[in-house]
Amino acid sequence: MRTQVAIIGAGPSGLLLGQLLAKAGIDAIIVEQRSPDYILGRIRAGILESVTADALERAGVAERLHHDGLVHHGIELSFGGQRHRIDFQALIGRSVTVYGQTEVTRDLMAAREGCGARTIYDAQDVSVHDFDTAAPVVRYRKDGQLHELRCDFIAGCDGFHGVTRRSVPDSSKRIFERVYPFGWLGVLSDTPPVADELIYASHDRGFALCSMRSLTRSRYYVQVSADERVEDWSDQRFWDELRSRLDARAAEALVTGASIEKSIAPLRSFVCEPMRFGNLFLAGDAAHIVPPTGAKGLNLAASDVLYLADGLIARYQHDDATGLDTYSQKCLRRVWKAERFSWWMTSLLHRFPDADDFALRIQQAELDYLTGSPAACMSLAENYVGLPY
Ligand code: FAS
Ligand code: PHB
Repeated sequence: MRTQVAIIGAGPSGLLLGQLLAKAGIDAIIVEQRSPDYILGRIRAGILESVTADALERAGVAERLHHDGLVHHGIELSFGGQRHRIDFQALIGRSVTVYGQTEVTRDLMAAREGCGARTIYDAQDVSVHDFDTAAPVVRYRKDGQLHELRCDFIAGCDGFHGVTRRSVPDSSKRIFERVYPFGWLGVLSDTPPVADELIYASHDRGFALCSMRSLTRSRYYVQVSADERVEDWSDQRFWDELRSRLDARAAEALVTGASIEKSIAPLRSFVCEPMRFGNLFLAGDAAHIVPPTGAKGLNLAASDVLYLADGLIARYQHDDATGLDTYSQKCLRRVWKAERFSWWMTSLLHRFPDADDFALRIQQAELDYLTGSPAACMSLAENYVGLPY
């Protein structure tokens, strides 16, 4: 079997890349280890930057986003029993859209199926070879048969635990990592959101986040220690802990209900440099991870894919390799700014187990300065809604 671009992974990165290439008439086959239902069952991101919404528009999959997405013009920070609104519209005239990653993935899957592009789901033992030559190869097992996919380029869109980054020799890559001593216990519930906008809460008991997927479906998180187990958290224990970390108005307004999904996500900052290895290009979580506090993970994946799609299109349509040659450098400039912002938001709002009294006072001073300074609020706002592409 042969294609122009072999894409490993059918998460948002792989599916968005596939759609942008299909729109440009470039053949791409996606090789995915899981089933579509398994992928759709993973509850992840919820906030889209305008750059991401524009990418989905360009891919021709933004109809439901425009119909069902909730445009948010700000967020609230909650600490010391008070809520402080960060007004994106007033500060920088931009906004974000609340639209779950699950729905983004669903829209991309439907569009891919609609245009007849090939996705090989439930592929096992996927491996990538010869990506330092002009004839890379992807091998995988499906229905007991070994298959070989020859291509011009491989896009590693297989996430943090994927095979592509691991296939690059250690001597050819440099890893930067910070593992946080806590995770996020998340609950999805068919209950009305506690407020009109997201609430990021900093409390002595730990961080909490009140988010949503629609006006009838909420997404909540509480910071838990890195060794917590989800089976130790009943719904009631979760709601009690969340309520204890919210201001009185939010605690009063909180509507609880049965969890329809409950999971713990570890938090880390991670970057692999470079993001290109010959004819293998890493995109999205395969190349970098951010703590979700800044709502950047999915949005960074989208900007990587935009850069990669533009580079591949220029290469095929104009024999111009400039975009591919500058791919890694362009992505990493944006990636590191998002890493910085995500690290800063995480440091600002979470309780670190080893924090001494000085660190706690600095955290309080940071919050007091932030909510008292229009310049500091503007900085948070421009990073949260997304830096220019
Ligand atoms: P994904 O990990 O989404 O997709 C990779 C795909 O590759 C998967 O379908 C996987 O099955 C497949 N794959 C892996 N190995 C393979 C192999 N060997 N062969 C073939 N296929 C293979 N971001 C936010 O902005 N906000 C959040 O709240 C948030 N919460 C998150 C919670 C969790 C638990 C996780 C893990 C991530 C979260 N993220 C969040 C980040 C997340 O949204 C990612 O940024 C986003 O999924 C990135 O998409 P992809 O790069 O496509 O990677
Ligand atoms: C979510 O709704 O899942 C969400 C929103 C904002 C974040 C992280 C997660 O910063």
